[in-house]
Amino acid sequence: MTTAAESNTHIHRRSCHLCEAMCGVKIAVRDGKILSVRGDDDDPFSRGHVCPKVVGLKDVHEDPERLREPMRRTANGWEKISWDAAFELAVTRLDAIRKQHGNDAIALYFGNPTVHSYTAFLGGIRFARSLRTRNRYSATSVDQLPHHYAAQAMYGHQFLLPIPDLDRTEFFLLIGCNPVVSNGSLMTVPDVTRRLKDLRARGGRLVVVDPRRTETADIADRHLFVRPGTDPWLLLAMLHVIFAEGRERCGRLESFVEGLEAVRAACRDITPDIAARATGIEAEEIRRLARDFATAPSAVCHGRMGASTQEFGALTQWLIQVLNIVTGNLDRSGGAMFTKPAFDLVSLGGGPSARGTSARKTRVSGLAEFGGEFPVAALAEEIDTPGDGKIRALVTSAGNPVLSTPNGSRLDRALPELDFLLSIDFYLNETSRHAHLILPPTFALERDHYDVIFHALAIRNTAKYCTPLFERTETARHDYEIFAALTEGLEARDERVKKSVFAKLRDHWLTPHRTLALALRFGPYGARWNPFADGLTLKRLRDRPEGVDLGPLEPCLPARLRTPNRRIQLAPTPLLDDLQRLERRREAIVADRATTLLLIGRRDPRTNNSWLHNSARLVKGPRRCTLRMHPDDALRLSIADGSTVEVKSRTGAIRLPLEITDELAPGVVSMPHGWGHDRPGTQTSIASAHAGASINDLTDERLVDALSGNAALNGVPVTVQCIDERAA
Ligand SMILES: Nc1nc2c(c(=O)[nH]1)N[C@H]1C(S)=C(S)[C@@H](COP(=O)(O)OP(=O)(O)OC[C@H]3O[C@@H](n4cnc5c(=O)[nH]c(N)nc54)[C@H](O)[C@@H]3O)O[C@H]1N2
Ligand SMILES: Nc1nc2c(c(=O)[nH]1)N[C@H]1C(S)=C(S)[C@@H](COP(=O)(O)OP(=O)(O)OC[C@H]3O[C@@H](n4cnc5c(=O)[nH]c(N)nc54)[C@H](O)[C@@H]3O)O[C@H]1N2
Ligand code: SF4
Ligand SMILES: [Mo]
Repeated sequence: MTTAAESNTHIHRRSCHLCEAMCGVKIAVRDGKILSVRGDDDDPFSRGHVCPKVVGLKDVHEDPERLREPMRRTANGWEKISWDAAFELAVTRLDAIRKQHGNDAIALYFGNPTVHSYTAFLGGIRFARSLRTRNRYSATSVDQLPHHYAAQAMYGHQFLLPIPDLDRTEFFLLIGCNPVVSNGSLMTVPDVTRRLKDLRARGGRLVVVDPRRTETADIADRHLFVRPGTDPWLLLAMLHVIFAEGRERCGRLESFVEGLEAVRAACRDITPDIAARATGIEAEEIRRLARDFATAPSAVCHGRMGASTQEFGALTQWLIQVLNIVTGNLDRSGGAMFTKPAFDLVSLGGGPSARGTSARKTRVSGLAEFGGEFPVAALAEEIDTPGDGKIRALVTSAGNPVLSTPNGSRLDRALPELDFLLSIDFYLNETSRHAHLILPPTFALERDHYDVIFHALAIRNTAKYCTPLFERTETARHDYEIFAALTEGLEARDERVKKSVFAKLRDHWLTPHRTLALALRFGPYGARWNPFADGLTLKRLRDRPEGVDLGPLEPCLPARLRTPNRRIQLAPTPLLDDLQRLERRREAIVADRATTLLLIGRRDPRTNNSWLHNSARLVKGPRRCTLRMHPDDALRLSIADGSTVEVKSRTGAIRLPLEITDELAPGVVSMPHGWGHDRPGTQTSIASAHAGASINDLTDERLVDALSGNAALNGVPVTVQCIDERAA
């Protein structure tokens, strides 16, 4: 028997958009109030799995401190203003600055949640294009730029990222990723822990290479401690062994792979003994790993954050691809495979995102452009270095670069120099506190949702469309509505933009929603023109709110390659050339091992970068923002567990409690990112009460992967000193 209250309860199905795993959730709602958020057992992909962060959906939605109306900075503090007044102000200020200083005087920064909302993503593309500035930045260059760099060079498109076929592989080598906590990245895989255990249960092996014995290493067959930033030597030496023992076999890839001999030559001199000195992994372990990988019935190597946010990020990502290819594990079941997404950005193509590097360089440090963006490590200096071409205005959207980019405190100091800072964000946080104007968009539950990006990175082909749970209120605006208003306002004031009536109608008509409907209808599973055909349409997806399974990944090469000659470029020149930089650094890196403490990052199951810390349920409990250190180092430095330590780098100093643990390799210390909420002027009281310290006050904007421009957030040299009495 159901009670009256129960019958009033409505169950809404959607995907959690907080991380990359796309878990299906069931949200119970009564009278407009969320009662519970649970995993959806009927979601064919996530099968009921959710992680602790899922409560963030309710907590952010209901957070009284989440901004719901535009706010303008005045001499007397923040003032709420209407949307019309806010758009007028933004357009007037931006237009005046570009007329006075040129288009490039306005910079853009897109943060991570942009890719978790298709409407923000598609709306943002149009807005960015209309600004015609070369000063475009995003969280890509503190994250996965090396993946895109390698994909562009080898497969001809930066979004052609091979995904581990985790459910079928017999050998999984993970380098610099901790999916048990992160829930997977560039590998959308809900319920990853169970899938990793299933892998072992069917006789497969899991090997983790990480400077920290992570939660993933804890469930692996083998864990190898690696010295931060030295992964290329491990990979080169594995390739060395494979070639030296004649174990290479590209299989059916052979007819469309170019550059095998160049790769063979490149690793000829990197023996396991040489790699052992650099990486700290014993030569015999490297030999064994190479043989195990090459002889497994199927194998796949996947590298993530730790492998890309380092001095040789692009080299590492390239060598991971090479390892998969020369062992015949690309584009085959159980190896690394390409997805066939229902909304296929790769075949839609076009635009700067389809291009790789250009001749453009940043003004101050000369970092190269990639995919139409500059590395965000250069943002602060482009603002605070005087001269022609200086950035005068910045638009940040869905980002918190003061906490998320290297030497965030320099950016923190630079932002007040701007003539105009516009933040599109629903929190008054460490970055938006410097804004002149904040435009808060709706939160996810008031929007429809389709994972354009993460379906394309998933270990199975699936599709799922979610309707909004709540209608947006009259006084709220979606991200894409904000972008549209800004774009149209700026175009109207730009004499150079001469739009025909047709173009205006088209831009007005082609909303993100209609773009999605068209992309699905004319995508690889689409119904196309035929109304009686069975294929996919948005309407049909809407009728299946639990999502549809489109099957396992399938071989698709060489057809899917986008290189001009439709062949895989195994040895692209810039990557081969970068091996010389690696060789030049070798002796210094070996020498450092004995003397220098290196700082790396760490993720916590109850955080998501910097922005879930205003949820009391997620921040409560033991302090998470701690520095972890090996007992030998603590003994050498005479620091006791629980002491407050000061950690210093070239860029700054922070204080936080010490935890002593042998999960770290000696010589390596770790702390999480996204903390440091003690900066004044924010409006997130729970986060401020659990402030922690920001690792990015220590990371160094000068430490970048010179090839891709990605920030080297991991492997930062630091010193640590005890600052309270509890000496060991
Ligand atoms: N709970 C939680 N989940 C998240 C996030 C979060 O903040 N919290 N963030 C989301 C985002 S935006 C992303 S991009 C993904 C990231 O997903 P992952 O890449 O899986 O996440 P990390 O935990 O950063 O894993 C990086 C690992 O690299 C190791 N490492 C550091 N330096 C090196 C090195 O030089 N070599 C090697 N081999 N390893 C190294 C670190 O010890 C760490 O274990 O996680 C997503 N999921
Ligand atoms: N040292 C170190 N630094 C790191 C990392 C690391 O591992 N170590 N990880 C890096 C990685 S992988 C990433 S992805 C970056 C993340 O870097 P950022 O994207 O710059 O930072 P986030 O903390 O994710 O901030 C997201 C912001 O978006 C807002 N937001 C959330 N949803 C929406 C929305 O729908 N619309 C709008 N307009 N705003 C929204 C939130 O309020 C928050 O302010 O950090 C990077 N920084
Ligand atoms: S793993 Fe957690 S945060 Fe990520 S999608 Fe699933 S429930 Fe959401
Ligand atoms: Mo990320």
